[in-house]
Amino acid sequence: MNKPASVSDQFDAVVVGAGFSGLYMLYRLRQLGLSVKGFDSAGDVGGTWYWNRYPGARCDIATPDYTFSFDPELENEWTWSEKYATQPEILDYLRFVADRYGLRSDIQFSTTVTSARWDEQEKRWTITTGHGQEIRCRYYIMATGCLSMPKSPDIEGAGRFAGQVYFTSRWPHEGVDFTGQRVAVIGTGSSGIQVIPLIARQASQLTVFQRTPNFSIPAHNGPAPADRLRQLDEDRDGYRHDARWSRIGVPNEPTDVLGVTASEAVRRERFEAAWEQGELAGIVNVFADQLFNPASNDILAEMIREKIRSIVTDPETAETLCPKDHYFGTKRPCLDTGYFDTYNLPHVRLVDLRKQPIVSITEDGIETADESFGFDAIVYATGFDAMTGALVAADVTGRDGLSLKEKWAAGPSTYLGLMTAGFPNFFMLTGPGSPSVLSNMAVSIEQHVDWVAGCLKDMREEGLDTIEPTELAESGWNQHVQDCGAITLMPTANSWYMGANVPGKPRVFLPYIGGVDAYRQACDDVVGQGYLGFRMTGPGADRCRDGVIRSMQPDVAMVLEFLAAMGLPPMDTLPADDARALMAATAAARPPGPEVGEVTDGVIPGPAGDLPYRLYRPAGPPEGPRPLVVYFHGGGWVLGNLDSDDPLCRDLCERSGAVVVSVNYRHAPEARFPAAALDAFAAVQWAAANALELGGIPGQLAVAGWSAGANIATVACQLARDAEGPHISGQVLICPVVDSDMTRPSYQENGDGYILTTALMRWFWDHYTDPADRGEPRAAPLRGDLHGLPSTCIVAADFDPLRDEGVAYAHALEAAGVPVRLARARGHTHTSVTMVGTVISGAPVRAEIAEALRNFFPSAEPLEHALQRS
Ligand code: NA7
Repeated sequence: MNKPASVSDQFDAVVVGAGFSGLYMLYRLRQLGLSVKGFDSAGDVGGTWYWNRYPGARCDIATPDYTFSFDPELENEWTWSEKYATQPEILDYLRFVADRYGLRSDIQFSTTVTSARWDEQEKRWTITTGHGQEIRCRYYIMATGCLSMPKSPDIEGAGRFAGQVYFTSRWPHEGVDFTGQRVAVIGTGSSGIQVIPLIARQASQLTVFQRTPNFSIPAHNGPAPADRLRQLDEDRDGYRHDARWSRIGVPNEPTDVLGVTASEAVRRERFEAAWEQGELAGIVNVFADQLFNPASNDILAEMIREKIRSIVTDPETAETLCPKDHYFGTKRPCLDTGYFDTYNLPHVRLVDLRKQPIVSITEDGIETADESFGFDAIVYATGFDAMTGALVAADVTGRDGLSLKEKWAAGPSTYLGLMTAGFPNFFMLTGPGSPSVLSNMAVSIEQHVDWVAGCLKDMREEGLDTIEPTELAESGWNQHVQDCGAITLMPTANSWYMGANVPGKPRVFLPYIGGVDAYRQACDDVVGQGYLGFRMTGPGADRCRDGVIRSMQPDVAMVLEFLAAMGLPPMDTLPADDARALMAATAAARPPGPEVGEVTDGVIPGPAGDLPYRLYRPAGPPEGPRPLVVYFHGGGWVLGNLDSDDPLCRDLCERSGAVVVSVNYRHAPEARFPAAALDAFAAVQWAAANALELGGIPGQLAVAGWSAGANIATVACQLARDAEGPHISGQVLICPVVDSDMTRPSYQENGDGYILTTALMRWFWDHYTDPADRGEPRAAPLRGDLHGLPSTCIVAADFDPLRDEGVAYAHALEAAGVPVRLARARGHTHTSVTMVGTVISGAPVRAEIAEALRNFFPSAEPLEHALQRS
């Protein structure tokens, strides 16, 4: 077939790959009237479903969902025979699609694209094929799939075996008959788990070499789910809409049941229902916190392990099949048909490579540390160089001779998983940084293709002919992808999601886990904001609206959404007592914060009466005195008490190893300025004088506070300096109020929508001080003398109206010779860093605070020295 020696051709677009994504891309580009050329190294359409022909290969998303939805007529013309279709049926479907839209005529099969090079002068790509063809095109689109580049065998002696060798990812078209053979299977991922039961039916002996046991639930295959088909029948558009705006591309109501707090009965009921349903969408949604909270994940994982133990009769084999080295969902969970039962067959044996690793493949079979095995055939189900393998293999060279491989040497970098800077007009479908492998591919592919097609249409209409992301937009998106991964348990596993299955591959979380819905919204927002983060050029045109599409931490955004949905009245519209009651009610619903060794309540004699305090002592050794931190809660001098900041105090205590004394001071409007500040100073004096009784080391005292609490903490430091005592080793100021000037840019940017608003801040100031007092250093410590203040750690949050005054205070302190550490709470609001147990992304900031606290104190100073010094 098509094998010209060397032709020069011009197309608007080249599409590499003729699987789900390549076929739909061709269809859409044609609709736009563009000239298109497709290539695929396979002999026909199908992509993944062309190559992975091993027995038992099936999709693991139910067929009513794993299907194109762009054309209702196509949907009407095709009926799936099963809930999870076999590879031959899916391949038939893709052939049917190719025929129905006449797509094959534009595709050159059995042709590998070997290189692609951008010509900056011509603004075109030159594509070279393995047949020596050169094609010129304006748009180069890789539709090469996420799991298409098989991992090369990384086992000693892999080439030596004299028997038959098979790869699940490159299965012979004519099939394989294992009847009467001694067969080895290496690998127990999705492919291994699907193929093993079928090989066991034929082989005389089957030995499975398992490195990592995987979580798998029964697929319960059968006819396509009737409820799903009925919903589609009744309202196809509504159903597809729900899929497109769901978390994984399958309509599913996300649960709010937390594994850690649910009753045993509820846990069991939800798990059994998911086990019976046999769908990924169900098992990943048993508990809302299963991918975030290790304790919740353990509960689910243990229920799956119980099932494995109940199926597999030999207890040792059952235990070997129980995954224990990774959290459920952090490696791709599998669906199986009789996988665990297979190990009850007398001719099937499981070899645990953790106990007896493979030393070498030999001519006759496999040698492990303990045994030599003889085989007639070895089947490799060892996986893929996922998500990036196929993209970098094609030798793509962008502007200035930079290759994709070089650019991605430390891990892939994309904007939206669609494009990468330095490679104009180069699109990736379901590239790294998109939901892809964490979603129903059919839905994600359609969304990507539609976005690319929409983009090319918009460009044409505006007379533009190149598009490329900016470095800023791309690095912002990469950060967001990593932030989303970091709040989950995903980075803890040695998975192909992390690139950990391929020796030498950088360890980076590859897909976007924020959800299909959130991703779609981000892509739509980019377009809605005039292709934010893209530079587009054309004859006489050069436009770029630079920026970052998502810079808030994902869990902070979730909290804001949750609060917005509750529709609470703004605090600044309430009388102080009602605002206090509202704050107490929301505080009661929070996680309690970590356990500490001891919590005791007491009172401090204050200048105008007793001040309640709560003392937190860390658990565990060393016995005896520890550094002391006097802490002041937030709440704008009006709200808050010992309970309001209790989880944060526990967290500070546990992380820093210091005794934390949280002090409740007088509040406004009942006691106005400077009552709170004077109370704070009195509390610090008292704590210093009573350090030993409090379990503290005399002379090792720091102050800390959040928001208005940070205001009075630093005022106390200024007063202590002026009074020449007590000695304070350091101050931690979390999102402090240090000035009454509300005109700084952070007020303009963040004054509305991030809990602490400009209106609320004004309400606080009005309750606390008369306008005439607001320039006083005891109200606005930024305006005071900053010389001689103790070492300081300031936390400034991106989405805080107070951000800029915190930063200004840090600079002013530095200028006054004070050692300062400025911790930027990236993507956080005024309140989110303090939300212990709710906002996971705040933990690194609190770890930094704890480290700053520890650094305030001379390490391991013997008590006698401290006593002498004080
Ligand atoms: P996977 O999920 O990457 O599974 C590969 C398996 O092979 C897995 O159990 C690996 O163990 C094992 N493996 C890989 N290399 C070795 C060596 N050198 N020695 C022993 N065992 C090895 O690939 P699949 O094809 O099963 O599934 C890929 C995806 O396709 C699937 O998730 C679906 O989305 C569709 P490891 O876990 O690395 O210890």
